[in-house]
Amino acid sequence: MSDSVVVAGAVCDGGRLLAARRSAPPELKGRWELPGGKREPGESGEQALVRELREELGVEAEPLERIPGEWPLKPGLVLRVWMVRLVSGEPSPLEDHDELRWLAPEEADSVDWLDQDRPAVTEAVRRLREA
Ligand code: 9L3
Ligand code: MG
Repeated sequence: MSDSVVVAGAVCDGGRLLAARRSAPPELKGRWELPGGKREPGESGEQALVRELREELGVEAEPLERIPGEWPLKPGLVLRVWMVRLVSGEPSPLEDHDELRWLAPEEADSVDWLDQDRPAVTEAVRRLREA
């Protein structure tokens, strides 16, 4: 059987990257991530990401290119990440997060990212710097 997929967005606006602090579960609480969640049956990765960012942040967002690679979360579950453009709305921590922060590229290391998000964060910041 193929792996289940968690999709996450490197949401960028004004040259900064959005970081979200998890409020649950206890073992991940307080760590920072690229917001997103599990793909549901019948969804494409991009569709799942648009839905998750709407639910979690209350924004409309557009997935751009996917960051190459995928990162194992636990057996049978992998993380895939897209660069994302904010289309409308101001992100609020509606679900699963208790704080949001916009990070300039030089601030990217100032939060305690989930280990599995770090490679994608590094690549997203590299792209932000180039843009
Ligand atoms: N996860 C890791 N990095 C991320 C996201 C969005 C999620 N950027 C992990 C944390 C959970 C699992 O994937 O163990 C499912 O995520 P969620 O549905 O609780 O957001
Ligand atoms: Mg989530």
